[in-house]
Amino acid sequence: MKKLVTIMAAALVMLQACKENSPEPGKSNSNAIEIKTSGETETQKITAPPFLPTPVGDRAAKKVIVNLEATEAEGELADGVTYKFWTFNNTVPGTFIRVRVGDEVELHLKNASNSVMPHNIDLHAVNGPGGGAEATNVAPGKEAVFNFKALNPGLYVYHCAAAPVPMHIANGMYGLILVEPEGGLPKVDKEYYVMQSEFYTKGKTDEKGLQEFDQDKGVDERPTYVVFNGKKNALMGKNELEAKVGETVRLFVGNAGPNLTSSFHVIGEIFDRVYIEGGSKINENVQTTLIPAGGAVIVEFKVEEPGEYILVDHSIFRAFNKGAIGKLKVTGEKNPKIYNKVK
Ligand SMILES: [Cu+2]
Repeated sequence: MKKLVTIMAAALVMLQACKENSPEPGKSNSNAIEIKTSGETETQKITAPPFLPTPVGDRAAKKVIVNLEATEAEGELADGVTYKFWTFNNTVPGTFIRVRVGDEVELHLKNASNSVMPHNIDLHAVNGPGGGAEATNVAPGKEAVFNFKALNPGLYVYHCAAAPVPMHIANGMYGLILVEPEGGLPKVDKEYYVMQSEFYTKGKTDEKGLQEFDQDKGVDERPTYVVFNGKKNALMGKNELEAKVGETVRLFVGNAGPNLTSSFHVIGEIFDRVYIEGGSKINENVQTTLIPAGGAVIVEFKVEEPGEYILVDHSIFRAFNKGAIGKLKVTGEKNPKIYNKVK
């Protein structure tokens, strides 16, 4: 009897130790802080949306250097409409950052010498004051550097948080950072980077010429434009997304706001899997998914039939009147058992 009690007590101690060592399934990996890096250093490749760096795979954690530059430059917002964008690395959204849990990220933020404003960066993937904003306030022509350890896997928004914050976000200063779980995300055939945001201009939608930022429209949450990837029709015509029949597609979709929640939908498709709010929980068989301002989502689906699939914010005036519309073109063999026009 005494022996049995001893065994049971030992088992209890072991169970307790086990509990303390392993994170609950679906919870953030608190052990990430203990993950040793391999000692290697990689400099993150700079890509432009809708493209992104290749998957991290099952590599060990390492040090990753990320170089971003805050710039202020005129660009096209719609056909014949220009705007003075504030950016990270001259694209809207900014460079996609791709690391794995346990990585040490060394972020270098330069502010271009011809900038007028100071800028900084708040990454939602950071555990620390201001998400890095306090550590990276940088005047024109200067550079700030800070380090952080990627503790929580998921898809996160980053944005400038210099005063006035709403204006820096409204002008284009945002992007996504993906922290892959240990072992990486499951393999898919195509991956794309899409980010929704609003623009507030003095002129009406499609009014030609250089447009100024309209603070009143911003405060009233009445955007002149709601777009994907920084421009009306950024994902149309020669910039359509592409896939082949039978391929699996993963979209990393962010919403910079600064005001609206997106009802993200792909016309003619059902999301086989949705990483809800970009976190670790997966929902299946979803038609439309919500993306909060300052949030993101990962959606995955297989394309079964050739044709054009339209990406929209299903708050549908935004899509057809304000620009929140894009296209995925699928090529390949027709599949009449799945979709067929009879007459
Ligand atoms: Cu800024």
